[in-house]
Amino acid sequence: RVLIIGAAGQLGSELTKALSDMYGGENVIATDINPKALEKFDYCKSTVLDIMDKDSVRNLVKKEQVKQIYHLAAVLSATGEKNPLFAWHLNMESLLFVLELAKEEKLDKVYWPSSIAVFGPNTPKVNTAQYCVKEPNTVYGISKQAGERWCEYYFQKYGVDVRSLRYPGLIGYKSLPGGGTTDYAVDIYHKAIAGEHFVSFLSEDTYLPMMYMHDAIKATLDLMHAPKENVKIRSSYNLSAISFSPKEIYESIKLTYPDFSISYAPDFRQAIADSWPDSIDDSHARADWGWKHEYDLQKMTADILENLPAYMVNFK
Ligand code: VAH
Repeated sequence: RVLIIGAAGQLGSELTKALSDMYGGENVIATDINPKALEKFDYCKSTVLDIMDKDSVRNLVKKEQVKQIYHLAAVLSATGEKNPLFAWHLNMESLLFVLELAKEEKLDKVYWPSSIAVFGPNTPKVNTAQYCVKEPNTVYGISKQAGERWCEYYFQKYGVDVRSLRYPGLIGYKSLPGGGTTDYAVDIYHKAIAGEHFVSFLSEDTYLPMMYMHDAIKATLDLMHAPKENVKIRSSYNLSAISFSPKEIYESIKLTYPDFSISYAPDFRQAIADSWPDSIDDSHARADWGWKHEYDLQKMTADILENLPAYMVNFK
């Protein structure tokens, strides 16, 4: 069975469906700390689970004969800056526990998401390399950098088959904007469809590496199903698709909503965005396991504007 921790989050909401389609709903267990959020998982097994409740996690793994864990629960960048020690504790303790459990229970595979947040202000910003200076200055980024070191350690020392991707900002329409610095790019679609003015919390020319959720899901499944010997990087793979600024995503939406208006009011999240790269070099992922993105900005905007209006009913 496949256990998904943090299934109701932005990535989990879509990855759970993809994994259920792949393995069958009876073989996938969607878990989250939020019981109400689990109601949407009517196509697989689901149960409330607090990743910090180690005994419950261990009992579930044994009882359900779990062989793979997708550990997606984390405090994201912006929220993390409001609760630094809590973010560090949850992000790190939970990963270490999952890695130790994978070793003890001899799990087949573990998936854990990293992020471009591992890069910091003195990382080269254009076409950022897989190997480069990484001095993240957000708690979230520090926890992702430390987490990558632990993933590689558990693979090298204990043979735990843990795999990871440094996601750019992920954009999808099946979850509301969350605590991420890149979530302005989720919220902007909701405002356009609602016919409301959009105030961007990042300045108009803030370029960030981004990716449509469809591509993020494809990359995750491609990595997790690649032959073990092809997965040469056991910290976390750089992953890239598109880069855009608030101005550019606004312009792409305006083609469909000509009356849509925007203004810019940078807040504390501007400094976080400024510490991250503008674009990413993912040549290792393309070489090792054939990664290739499909969605550019126009294609992403078209798909979201086509599907989000009908999907809004799920947010009531
Ligand atoms: C965040 N969406 O903004 C996440 C992601 C690269 C950004 O890690 O915190």
